[in-house]
Amino acid sequence: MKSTKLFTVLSRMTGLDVQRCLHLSPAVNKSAVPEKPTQEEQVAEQQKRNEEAGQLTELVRDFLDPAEFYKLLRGIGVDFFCGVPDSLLKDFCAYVTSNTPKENHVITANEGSAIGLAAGHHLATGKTAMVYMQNSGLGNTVNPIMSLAAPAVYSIPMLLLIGWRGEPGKRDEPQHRVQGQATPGLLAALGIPFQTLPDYLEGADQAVQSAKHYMDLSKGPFAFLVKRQTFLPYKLIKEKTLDFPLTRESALKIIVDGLDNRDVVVSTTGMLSRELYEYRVQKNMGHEKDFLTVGSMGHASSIALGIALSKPKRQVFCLDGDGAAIMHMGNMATVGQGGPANYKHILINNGAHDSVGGQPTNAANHTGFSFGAVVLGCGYKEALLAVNEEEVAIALSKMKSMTGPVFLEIKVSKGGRKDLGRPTRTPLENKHDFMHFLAIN
Ligand SMILES: Cc1ncc(C[n+]2csc(CCOP(=O)(O)OP(=O)(O)O)c2C)c(N)n1
Repeated sequence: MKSTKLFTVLSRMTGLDVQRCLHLSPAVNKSAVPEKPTQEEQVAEQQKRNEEAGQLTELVRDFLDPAEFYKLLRGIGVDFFCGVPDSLLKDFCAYVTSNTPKENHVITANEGSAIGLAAGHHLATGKTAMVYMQNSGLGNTVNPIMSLAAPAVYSIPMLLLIGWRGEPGKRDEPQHRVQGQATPGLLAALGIPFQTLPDYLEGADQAVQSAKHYMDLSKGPFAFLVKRQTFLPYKLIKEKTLDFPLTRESALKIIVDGLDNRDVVVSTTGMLSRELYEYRVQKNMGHEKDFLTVGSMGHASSIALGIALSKPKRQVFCLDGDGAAIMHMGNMATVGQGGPANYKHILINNGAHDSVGGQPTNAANHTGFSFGAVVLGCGYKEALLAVNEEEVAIALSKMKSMTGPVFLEIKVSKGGRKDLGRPTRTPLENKHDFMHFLAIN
């Protein structure tokens, strides 16, 4: 990519994009000038440095255009995409969503299913699919990679695009730092060759060619690790979705306000747990009643089951998300068949992976998909549905007196606050407070 292109790109950036650019150069942030430069000044300074770099293109800060990367992939014959969205990949995923025929792009329940799908695509066409995911999802792929795709088993080539959260040396949350540190070793243990995806076009081209070469020869998976801010912004073209009166956060507040003192909450991965944390702060409450499932997407319902079985005198509320529930929907069978009377499952359905870019889940199909039918089929005693404030309050008080396992789905509109904070207590502190609360009351 020519550096001039970057300048045009930078000058096109506004708002959020400028925010991203703030991280371009730590040196700019640590400037000795007494007054903090404005965002525009910082971007201008970075732009100047890029200009000064002249022929020394290695000093230029580049971004990869999702469209150009997509073209490179098409160039090696990759035209089928599947996976679970990730915030680091959201611009590329948005590009794929907008530019790929629906039958060639599948957002899967979990990352393991995406490996299966890519394998099926290869069996049917002889072609290589791309599987995208956050590195948190690598664990979900281990079994199908080792026992299906590996060169020594069915030997199925596929190109993995993995968002590298918690990359060593970068600020991130504890669960991501653990995963980020382990990611290269995990790939090595799986026998998957990998490289970081270059953020400039010629580098990406070379990387894609090497990946193709490897996959042609060994017929196994190859992975790209994608660092933060590799891709240029690309906005997801909004599909028409149904509007509901509540958002995830407003629904959450009604639930929290309606809980009793001894009730405990297990909240799902992503923004819901962050909103719960902030609401407790706002209400001057402690955090001891909440277990925040910061990672382990899809496992909140199992964690809640483990607690409910051992604490029969407590009402245990699992606050789930649609993406998370679908990721490990088998849990619903376990809860339906073995869930105790005190198990109360509330699912806030915004039809999207809202925390990582808003890509749709299967539950966005409000006429052709029903969580209520699933849980009843699995053996839950009751399935309730609410869409507005009054219905949520009534359903909550109803479910408190019902014999569980019972289920409440709240349909809400997509979207959350841009200024949402992150828990300031560590996972270990959260665990300690929560266990103490469970033990003494
Ligand atoms: C195994 C795994 N895969 C992917 C992610 C990235 N991730 C974090 S939150 C999230 C979306 C969750 O969607 P949903 O449960 O519908 O909740 P919402 O964000 O819409 O509130 C994803 C994909 C993850 N943390 N773990």
